[in-house]
Amino acid sequence: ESGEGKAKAERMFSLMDGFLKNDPISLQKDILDHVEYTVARSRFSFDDFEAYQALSHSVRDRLIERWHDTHAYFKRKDPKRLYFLSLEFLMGRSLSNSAINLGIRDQYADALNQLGFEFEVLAEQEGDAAQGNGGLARFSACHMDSLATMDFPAWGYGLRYQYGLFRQVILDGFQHEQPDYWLNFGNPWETERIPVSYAVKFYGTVEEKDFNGGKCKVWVPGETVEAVAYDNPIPGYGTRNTINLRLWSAKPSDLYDMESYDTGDYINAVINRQKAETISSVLYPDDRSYQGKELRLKQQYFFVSASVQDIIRRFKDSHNDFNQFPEKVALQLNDTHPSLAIPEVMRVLVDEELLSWKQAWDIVCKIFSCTTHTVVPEGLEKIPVDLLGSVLPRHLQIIFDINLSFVEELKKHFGLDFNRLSRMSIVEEGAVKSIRMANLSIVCCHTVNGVSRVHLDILKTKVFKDFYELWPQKFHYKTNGVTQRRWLVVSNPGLCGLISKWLGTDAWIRDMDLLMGLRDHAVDAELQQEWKMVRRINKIRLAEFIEAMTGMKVSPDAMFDVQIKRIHEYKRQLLNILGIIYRYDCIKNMKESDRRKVVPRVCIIGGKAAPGYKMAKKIIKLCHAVGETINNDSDIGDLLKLVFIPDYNVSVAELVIPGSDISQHISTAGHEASGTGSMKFLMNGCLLLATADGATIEIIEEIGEDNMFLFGAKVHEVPKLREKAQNHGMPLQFARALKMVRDGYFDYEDYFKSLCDSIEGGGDFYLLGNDFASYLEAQQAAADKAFVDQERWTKMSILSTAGSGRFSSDRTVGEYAHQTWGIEPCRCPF
Ligand code: TH1
Repeated sequence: ESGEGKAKAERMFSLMDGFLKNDPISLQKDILDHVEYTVARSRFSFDDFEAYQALSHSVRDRLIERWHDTHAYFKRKDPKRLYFLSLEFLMGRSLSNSAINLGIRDQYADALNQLGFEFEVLAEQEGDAAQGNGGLARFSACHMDSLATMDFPAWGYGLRYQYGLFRQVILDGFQHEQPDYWLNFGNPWETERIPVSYAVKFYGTVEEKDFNGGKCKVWVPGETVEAVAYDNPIPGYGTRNTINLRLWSAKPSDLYDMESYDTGDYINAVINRQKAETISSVLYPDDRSYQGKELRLKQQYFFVSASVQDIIRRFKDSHNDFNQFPEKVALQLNDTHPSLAIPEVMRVLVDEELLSWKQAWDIVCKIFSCTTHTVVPEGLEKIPVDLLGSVLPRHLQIIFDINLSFVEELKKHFGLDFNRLSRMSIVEEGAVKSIRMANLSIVCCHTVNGVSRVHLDILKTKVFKDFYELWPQKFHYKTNGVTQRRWLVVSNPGLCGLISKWLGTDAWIRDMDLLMGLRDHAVDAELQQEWKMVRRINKIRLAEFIEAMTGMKVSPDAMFDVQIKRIHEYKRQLLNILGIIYRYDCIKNMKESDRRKVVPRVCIIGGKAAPGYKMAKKIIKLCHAVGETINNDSDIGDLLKLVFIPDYNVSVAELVIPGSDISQHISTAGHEASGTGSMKFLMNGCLLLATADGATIEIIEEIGEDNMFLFGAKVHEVPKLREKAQNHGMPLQFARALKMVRDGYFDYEDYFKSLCDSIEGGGDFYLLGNDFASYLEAQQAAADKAFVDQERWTKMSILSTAGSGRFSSDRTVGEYAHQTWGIEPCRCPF
């Protein structure tokens, strides 16, 4: 270093008072400073929200400190890095999670107490970051937490939507969508990095130029948009490591408006400039249905292009030979949404870095891997060739070139089997010629991971059968997991304390397998007593929340039976509702003496329907209509209640899950790729009522069939049953419940007609009729009976938590790191 630089560094260091301190006095001073200087309120007068803002800025300061250290350390050690690309991250709130992972939540709580505030109350002020739809987006969020905690040198990349997932408002039982302008109240967790920005190009033409005696392709774009980085620190638990989630926001580019100024129409030039920002304005609210929309394509390319430029710039900062790229970089594609990264890397390496096609291709084949979350072929993304050719003309050429070599390879391998060739080709011929993004990913990724064991089986034998026959070594599975930091430590402090007390350690927070130790105490009367107490407190909290949200009073003595997830026909909320109707009808027709034996039950349903998904919206309305009837029937009283929790999101889940007795995961077998909600309930000692689908199959292996309520057709039986459903009538109980809907018992019979039609006779694709009898049996015989025997119930509950260790995302991420990414931990010294 130069003398001047050294002197400067010394001066800076002497001004710095070491790291920020975490004793109560320093924390208080820090919070008050933020009240005064960041929030700009007087330190003698500020409300809960302002206190939350100041508090989160104080936490953020500590995050930034560690974030800097981690990056300096990674830079020095230069390990292979993982880049996790996802169009969706469902982060939820950050305050409690960050303070807990930093290990200073209790210190903050003390400091706040002395200032007259309560940590929990302030934490409630935070809005949810809902930059994603459901399971896939929560998968990204859990993986970030595990990557940080396990010290992996990793970064996440995504899009910074101005509007997250819509807010669900229920009016007269119907879902309405309202925009989620989550940035209205500021976002203390992000840092805007104006200097970190890249030009992202769209449209235009590809020209051929002479170069070095040969030809090269030059893309002359028609539009340029600027991508600006927003960094979100992700702290690990029990480590100094704090990694980064970099989200890109679209801004008008300087390059872009040069032309407009020439026209002299200044006002329109400025307005046009503004349009660039629409790229990152709104999250698409559908999961599992692609629509070939131009904006969606632009979103995908926008975040991919900025990320790839950033990754290559970082690599070039300290390396000058692209042959080393695969030793330093792994790129993970979360489903096919970011798969344009593949042609983008090819384009940059060939057109800009001037590598040969072969060199670039070798690199691409080594760095990319992907996870697929989909089960049905109809769910796979296809981009119309015309659209792609107009928005990204050079990428279309590259994809065609990749496909050309691929088809040659296929011919060598399988001969001229044209059916197979057309099935496997990246380009789909047909009425609308399109690019199959899944095929592109499989061809270019060294590894394709499914999200549960049965999911991989389905990929191998159905969805990607042809590819499996060609490249069996590419296909693997890593059963999903969820992070116990958020889903136990943040959301269920009571149970956490109990677990640590009985295990004699809190080491399970970084090593979930330790939970198995609880098995030894499952029938211990003292633990059972304490376990019940903690769970009861959580139920009371949930009952209060229900009253606040819906005005309904429910008793914590009743069994809380919960189904919360996106509304989908295959997830079968309708099966649940028909079961409730049946139960209602039974109770109504009971003698008084039998009624006394009924276990009172509160059925809780929550979830959003994609705005364009008609059937899902009807299911929501049906739930309300049935609830209206049951909840106001004085014959029924407290024996049965049906509650719909509006605007289900991560924070609602954190509150509902710990207070549930049973939870339902009842998809038609073979349709839920994994399912992760079940794992959160399992950790929290809530019993599962489930079909043998997705990851549930593996949960059964961990906790045993006796400790849950299993029902319904198995994956391999489904195809045959579907044929049978064409010819057979419905079971009696099912027909009876359905008839009540049809006959207008709950009103709106015209509106519900198509819903009823969809599950009757041969139309019953998701086999509700077939599974109904065994569903009821599981509900009555198993769940009701077991609940009466609280000792047995509590034992099952403890064994559920004890068996949940395998479903930590730490296990999942460890498997990915080892088997797919080839990365090693890089732990920043304290
Ligand atoms: C979900 C799967 O349905 C679920 O089974 C799985 O547990 C979860 O991903 C995590 O692996 C999916 N979410 C999406 C979202 C979109 C497209 C496809 C899927 S699959 C937008």
